Amino acid sequence: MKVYLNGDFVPKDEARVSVFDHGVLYGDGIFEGIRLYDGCVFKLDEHLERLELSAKAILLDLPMSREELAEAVCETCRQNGLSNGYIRLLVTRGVGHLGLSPRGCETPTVVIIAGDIQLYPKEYYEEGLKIITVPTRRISPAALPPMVKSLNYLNNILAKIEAQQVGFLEAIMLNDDGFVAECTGDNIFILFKDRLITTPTSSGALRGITRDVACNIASEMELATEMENLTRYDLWSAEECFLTGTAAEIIPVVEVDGRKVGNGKPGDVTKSFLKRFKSKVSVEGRKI
Ligand code: PXG
Repeated sequence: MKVYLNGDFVPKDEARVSVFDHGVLYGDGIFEGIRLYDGCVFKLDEHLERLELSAKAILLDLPMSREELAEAVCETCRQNGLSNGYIRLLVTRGVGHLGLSPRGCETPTVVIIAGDIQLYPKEYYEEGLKIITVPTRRISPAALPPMVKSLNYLNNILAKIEAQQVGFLEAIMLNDDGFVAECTGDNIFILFKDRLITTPTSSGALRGITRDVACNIASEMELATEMENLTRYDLWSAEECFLTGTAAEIIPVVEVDGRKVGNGKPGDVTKSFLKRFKSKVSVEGRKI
């Protein structure tokens, strides 16, 4: 495997960053997780736009234009002979001094890794996932806007660990007001009485790119998507539920906090979402 590191392609074992990089010292940086399907990078422009907005939010000047980044992403896929895979693009504040101030960080570090990821085992896409609410709350949007996809994932990692400690693969994170924010790396949708509802960014949800794809699929199916605060009770009462994310794609949820969703099997609407999603992925991307 060859990794893109500040303009060079270096073998995996030699792809190293300094211990003085503020990405390592403080999680000071941003990232995107992107998918390659059949030689096409899915929603590349949308991912790069979100990266630019994350950079702006944390006052980091990206050292490359959108087109340069797009070309670097595609070239990393080509260098690795990939036609399907997972791309991790990250930009850190760069090498600096000890101390929080980014003033000494002159050049951001840009890394692109193109490899493979499977978030949930295959059978869960057919049988559905059982998820549970965990004690760790989503960081308040006032503390760190959830739209910023930062390198600081401890909040979500703690939630993931709490779910795993009690035998679940995925966690529902609530916000400080007790409303549902999202899962640890996925947005959440429910279907209730012909309404498809997902949580707003003001509740602590990331503006997910797969979430937008799901909203487009919904409008193709003449189903309106609403962004609304959801309670745990809303999830327990849902007829269908699914999660969306670049890594997870669209995955059905069949149990929430020990309560069956619908009849405890992936719902029909969810199944058609999965089907439609699959038919979109290789036709809507940028050819590498
Ligand atoms: N919420 C959070 C907190 C995320 O990190 C999503 C929602 C879904 O957003 P997208 O744009 O991907 O539809 C994410 C995305 C990983 C991994 O390595 C995590 C994500 C994406 C890709 C890989 O676990 N999270």
